[in-house]
Amino acid sequence: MSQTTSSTSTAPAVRTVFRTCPLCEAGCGLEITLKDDRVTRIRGDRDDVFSHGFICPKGSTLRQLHEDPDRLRKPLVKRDGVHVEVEWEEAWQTVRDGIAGVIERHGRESIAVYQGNPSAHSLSAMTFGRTLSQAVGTRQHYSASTVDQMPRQVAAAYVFGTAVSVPVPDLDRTDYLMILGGNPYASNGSLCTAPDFPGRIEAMRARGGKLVVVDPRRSRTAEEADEWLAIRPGADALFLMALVNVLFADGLADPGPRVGALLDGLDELRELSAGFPPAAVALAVGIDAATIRRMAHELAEAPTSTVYGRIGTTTTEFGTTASWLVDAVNILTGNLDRVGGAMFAMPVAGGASTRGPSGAGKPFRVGRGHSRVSGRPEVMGEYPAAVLAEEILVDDVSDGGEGGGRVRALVTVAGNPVLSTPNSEQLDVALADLEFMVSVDIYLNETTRHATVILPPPSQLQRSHYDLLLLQFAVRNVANYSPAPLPLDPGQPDEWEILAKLALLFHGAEPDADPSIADDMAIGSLVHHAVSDPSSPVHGRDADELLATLSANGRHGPERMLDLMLRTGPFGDGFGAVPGGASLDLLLDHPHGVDFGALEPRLPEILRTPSGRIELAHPVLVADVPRLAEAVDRLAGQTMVLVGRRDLRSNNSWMHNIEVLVKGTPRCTLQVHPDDAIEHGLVDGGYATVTSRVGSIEAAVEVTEAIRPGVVSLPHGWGHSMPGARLRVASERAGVNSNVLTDDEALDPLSGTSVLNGIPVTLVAVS
Ligand SMILES: Nc1nc2c(c(=O)[nH]1)N[C@H]1C(S)=C(S)[C@@H](COP(=O)(O)OP(=O)(O)OC[C@H]3O[C@@H](n4cnc5c(=O)[nH]c(N)nc54)[C@H](O)[C@@H]3O)O[C@H]1N2
Ligand SMILES: Nc1nc2c(c(=O)[nH]1)N[C@H]1C(S)=C(S)[C@@H](COP(=O)(O)OP(=O)(O)OC[C@H]3O[C@@H](n4cnc5c(=O)[nH]c(N)nc54)[C@H](O)[C@@H]3O)O[C@H]1N2
Ligand code: SF4
Ligand SMILES: [Mo]
Repeated sequence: MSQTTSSTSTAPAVRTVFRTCPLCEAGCGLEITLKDDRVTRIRGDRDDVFSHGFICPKGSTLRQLHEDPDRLRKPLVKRDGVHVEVEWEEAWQTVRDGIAGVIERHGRESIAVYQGNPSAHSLSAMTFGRTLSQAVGTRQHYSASTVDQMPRQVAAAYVFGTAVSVPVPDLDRTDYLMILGGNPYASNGSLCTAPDFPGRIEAMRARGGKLVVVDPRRSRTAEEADEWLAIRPGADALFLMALVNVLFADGLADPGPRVGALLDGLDELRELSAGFPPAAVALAVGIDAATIRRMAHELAEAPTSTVYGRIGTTTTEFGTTASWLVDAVNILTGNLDRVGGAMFAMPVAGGASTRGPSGAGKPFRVGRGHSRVSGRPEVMGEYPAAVLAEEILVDDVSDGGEGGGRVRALVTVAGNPVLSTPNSEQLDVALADLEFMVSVDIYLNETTRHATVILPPPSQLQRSHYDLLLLQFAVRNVANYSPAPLPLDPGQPDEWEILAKLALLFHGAEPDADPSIADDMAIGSLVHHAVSDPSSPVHGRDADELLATLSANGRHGPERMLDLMLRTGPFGDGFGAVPGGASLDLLLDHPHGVDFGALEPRLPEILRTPSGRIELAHPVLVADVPRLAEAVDRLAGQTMVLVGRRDLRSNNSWMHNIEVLVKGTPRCTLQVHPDDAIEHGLVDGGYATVTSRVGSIEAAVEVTEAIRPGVVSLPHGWGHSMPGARLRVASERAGVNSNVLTDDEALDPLSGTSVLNGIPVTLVAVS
């Protein structure tokens, strides 16, 4: 909705529009002022029902991103090793020929798909990404999930029944928050959608609440905390198991009557935890036994408390086990699914935690297929991102074949795995070896420089938005739709049209195929599904009638799908059954969003486990405990390890081409504790060669007390000096790629997620 404040024929038309920021999970409301079609100002939308005017330094740079001369406006095709701009027709023809050739030579299993993080924030990718990946017809699916949150989802799926039934801290009402491996002052929160996370923490402390941060670094969030516990990297699962031990041993374990009545596995967990008393793990964890014991008491005795684990817990060798134990602690302290504890969101646009029969469901299984080369099990339809390189490089595999053939072609959507996934140098070599690659991306960067064809979607400001994925993990139930602030450039397809058309080409269509064919098929199947699902509010209704309603006034594409999801979601209007309920029209009438209220208890309705109960001692999770026990001595003897970190002005690997975000002191530095600096002869401002099993880099040294001795930290997403990329600003402050050091063979076996924190390294001063 826009308000025109001036519109005479000579003066430029000034208007104000509202758009949710798509750059991170916080999803802040932005107020965008436009003069004709030029953005003149972006600031926080004070009337946004969720963010109330909060914005971080990245939000206002959507304008710079839109205007960035390096941002691609036309497709690129690689000719004789150089990318040249072409018209869309030619790009589509090249894609069609490339696909046809690879399928003919090697079959569909030779094509891999990698979906990156911004696709999680793109309404187009959330609605048509699946259409595309299904059309490719391969088992070779990869995504940023296996360098991120997959363990958290796997644990939730075993314990509660779906991969999105992830409890989130009830930030606005809790009395005690313990954060492990998260730094919301830099990241603005993750798997906990909460615009102005810092402000919400400050409000908690102002009402007498306590914040404890468990992190090997004294992060910005740790600085704001009442207490900082400098844990040893990779030791969170052990720390949590010791908390569980104390909760049982000291008689503090009490899930409460409601959760207790739904809980299986309490006695088993008690037995499992018996082998992990604080004294036995303190050295390995790096936190003394008395403190571990006190933490268990504080969590249990606070009026309400919630433990929240993020990337520092998931991207470790015990990622899934740590995520499970976060749930276990919240359950034992009586804080699961209650106000002020760890609660479940009720996503307005539906989602897997609201669909299907409530209370019981199908078992969550992994391993429906194994990767061809190293036999890694499929998890949630994907193989680990870390095995993509070997799937391309390794030709002959004597046994197996189960995972499909050797990868010879790749489709990337909004991903930069050459900077973002482990053992990047190997992946870089692998991508150069492909026969065909097509990337849907806004930049010619470290990954897409390998693409035969790059298909650029429009800028973020030329697209509509609704965060279908991340509102499933929000600390309030809200819904926020924004139309595109700016029109498309002439001839520019929308992102969903690119994905839909690619899907059609994979189905064998000609380059001039109309994306609306895929759109109509997709919505038809969604509506059909809804009317035949006994748990849907439109069960038994006439599919054609619903389709006609959805398509009124020419509505199509992602908007039509979103409308269906909203109307059949938990707050939906049910196509007239619930007057005033959620629909796209309702959201269009509310440009600042609609607040459906604070989180409410969802047990037992949210459960989808086969038993219909909380499976706290799921056999797969229980089976991993011996591995945890074996790690105690190894962790205790750990010497130098590498962890990551984030900066407020970065966004993984791809916002470094925005001048205002990268100017100032270089931030791609290796943080080293003063004791370690002395031991290794390193000086602040000097350089160190950092070497791991798989690679070696030279990094600028920053000596700081804000890190645990024996740990060094380097942010990821840097290393913008590769030839063939077109990132003028980023290449001037290239930094180094930390994922040259992370090891592709180091995985959490339960989820296939890479170990990105706790990488053994050696340090040598560069003279
Ligand atoms: N060592 C280490 N490595 C890490 C992490 C870490 O903590 N430590 N974090 C991991 C995490 S959590 C993540 S999510 C991954 C991210 O890994 P990826 O998702 O692979 O990488 P990104 O850096 O997010 O790159 C996003 C790509 O999308 C493009 N892009 C941006 N916007 C759009 C859009 O709207 N549409 C399309 N089609 N393309 C777009 C960008 O140009 C860029 O190429 O990195 C992981 N890597
Ligand atoms: N500004 C900015 N915001 C972002 C992003 C970004 O790149 N920049 N990326 C977005 C994405 S894709 C994601 S997934 C989220 C991630 O959001 P967060 O999970 O909050 O990520 P980080 O800020 O990297 O914080 C991780 C913390 O874990 C600590 N850590 C490392 N190893 C360990 C360990 O073994 N145990 C414990 N307890 N702590 C450890 C690190 O020191 C670091 O402080 O952020 C999102 N928001
Ligand atoms: S916190 Fe995230 S959503 Fe909010 S303005 Fe910054 S980048 Fe955008
Ligand atoms: Mo992420």
